[in-house]
Amino acid sequence: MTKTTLTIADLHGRVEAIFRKAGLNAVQAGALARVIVAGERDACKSHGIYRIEGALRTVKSGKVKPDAVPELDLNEGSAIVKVNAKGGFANAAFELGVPALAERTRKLGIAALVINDCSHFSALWPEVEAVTNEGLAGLVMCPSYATVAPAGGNKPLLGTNPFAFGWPRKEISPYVFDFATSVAARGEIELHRRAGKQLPEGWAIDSDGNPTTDPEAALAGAMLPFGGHKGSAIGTMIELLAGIMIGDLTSPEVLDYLGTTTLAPFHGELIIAMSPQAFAAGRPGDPFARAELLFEAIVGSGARLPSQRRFAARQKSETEGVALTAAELELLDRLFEK
Ligand code: NDP
Ligand code: PYC
Repeated sequence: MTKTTLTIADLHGRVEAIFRKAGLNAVQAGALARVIVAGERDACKSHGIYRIEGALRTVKSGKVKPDAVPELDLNEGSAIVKVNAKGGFANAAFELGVPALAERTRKLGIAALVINDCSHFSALWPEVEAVTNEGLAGLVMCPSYATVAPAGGNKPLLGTNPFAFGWPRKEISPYVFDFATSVAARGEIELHRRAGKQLPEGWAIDSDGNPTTDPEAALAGAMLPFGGHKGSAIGTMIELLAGIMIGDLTSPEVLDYLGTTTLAPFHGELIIAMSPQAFAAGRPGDPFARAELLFEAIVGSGARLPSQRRFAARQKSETEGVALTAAELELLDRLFEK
């Protein structure tokens, strides 16, 4: 398949221009373009340029405010910093809140950033990496819309609820994992559908509750949590912490509000940052040096660290550019002309 290579800056320019033309203000368009281009750069296709169309559809539906200006509530003295996204995309709200989150975590050892009233469709690792870039450990989570059946159940009640963690490493890419709490992200099912490919077994059930490998039947039925009851419990925890606890929507409420899974979900997000030095103070050993011993042992055992594939793809894109197929370039042209 012939591919055309674009520099990261060129791709960013094209994606940002699509969003500006669709009426997004500069903060919304810039933040969205950064996260989508990062997905494409790091070979995370399920949250790369394929997501632009869904974001534009959401703008057109009126379920996200393209000109929203997020508002920061510093909540002085508290460990909880809040950003109200004002109905815009989560990414601009996150970018506004992260410096305050880092400052508060350095002061208190642990702090949280709560984002409310946002439309959220992106991968979480760019956010976790923004926390590790500050030398802090981070946990990020959010609900989605009800598309996942709890283990043993036959109705979609939980979201694909992504969960990400990052640990900073000196002069080397951080330790980061980021995954859906369903067996696979819904974006993966959609990509299988578009490619006319069957799903692996164990990903989904149809609307009668029977196992299916047909992406159409899976989209109409329910996805399954990863690790059976364990993923189901983690998905439920995310509904509690990043939905109910922060006073925002749970996945079933998101689905009721939107009435469809074809738009980006609208809910809140929780980011928790921790200072490893503050937690380890007074105890023997440097936490960063001790973590390196653990990583070395993991890699030495023949395993790979999560995000290594992604960091390798990033390095390639940074030196060679991002390779897009003719169909992907046509998609960018078409979305700009729309
Ligand atoms: P994957 O299963 O593709 O990957 C999950 C993580 O596991 C990655 O950090 C990956 O690193 C790592 N990993 C994969 N294989 C191995 C291995 N053999 N050894 C060690 N680590 C490994 O993720 P999902 O499909 O579950 O999720 C994809 C994306 O979808 C995530 O970024 C998530 O945030 C996003 N998402 C967003 C939602 C939303 O509502 N906003 C909802 C659901 C998902 P690597 O990348 O290096 O392979
Ligand atoms: O891939 O599951 C997913 C997803 C849902 C919302 C955004 N991404």
